[in-house]
Amino acid sequence: MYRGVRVAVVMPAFHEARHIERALAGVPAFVDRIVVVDDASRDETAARAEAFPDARVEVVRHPHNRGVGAAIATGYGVAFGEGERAAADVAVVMAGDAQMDPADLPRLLDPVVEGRAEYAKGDRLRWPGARARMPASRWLGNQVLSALTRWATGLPVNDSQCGYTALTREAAARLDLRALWPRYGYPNDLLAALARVGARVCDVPVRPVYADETSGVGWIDALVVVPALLVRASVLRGRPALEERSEPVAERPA
Ligand SMILES: Nc1nc2c(ncn2[C@@H]2O[C@H](COP(=O)(O)OP(=O)(O)O)[C@@H](O)[C@H]2O)c(=O)[nH]1
Ligand SMILES: [Mg+2]
Repeated sequence: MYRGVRVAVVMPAFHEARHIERALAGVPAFVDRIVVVDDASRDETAARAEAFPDARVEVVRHPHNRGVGAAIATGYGVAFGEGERAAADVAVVMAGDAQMDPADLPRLLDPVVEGRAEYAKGDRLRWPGARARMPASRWLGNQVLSALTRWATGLPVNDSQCGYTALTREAAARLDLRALWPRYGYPNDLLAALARVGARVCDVPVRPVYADETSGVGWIDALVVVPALLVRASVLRGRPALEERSEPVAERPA
């Protein structure tokens, strides 16, 4: 529990056998559940997560690779679902390649716990010295995609591509998570969906971490997929969200 709130970590992992144990070992003690979503990795990612000596860890496996967005949606479903373990109030996404600094987690949770936001996301671009800490192409690409995301969603967000986020169960319940883009580009699609349901979103500076991990994000994702998702988001913007579009249930005549 963190400040009276039940917290789950959702950890998407694909071919992260080299990093998954370090990522799991970094999860702070106040986190109640850790849901690892392995996406048909052909290496030892799932086996290492399952063998990790921490009773908080649950490993879910997709039989076929569906993408990081679909994996996060699966993780939210488990974390917010009632099962053997109590449902989380807030789910935080931390990648299986240990690129999220656990020291930033309390600051990411504070606005959500205090009711100032329903979705808090990391902002690496505002971290002191970010430009020197991030690969130049990443820094620049991020600035451009963040500007496009602000235009498409109307949200005042920076670093739209940051995957370090905290989402409340109430906000998740207002979204159709299964309809979101299943692969890279997911954070932009989720931001657009949050904007459509009027969820409060805020940025929290987080440390950019780059070590020996390799990214699966390609040029097609950055130059085609994300811009296309954002153009679609701008077209959908202003339309009522799914559940608001359905007719209210008519009152029965007395
Ligand atoms: N479950 C699942 N996780 C994925 C997939 N692709 C990437 N990931 C995970 O998502 C996280 C971020 O992916 P990464 O390629 O490092 O992207 P980047 O850090 O944004 O450049 C890592 O923990 C990956 O293991 C996928 O297809 N399925
Ligand atoms: Mg990464």
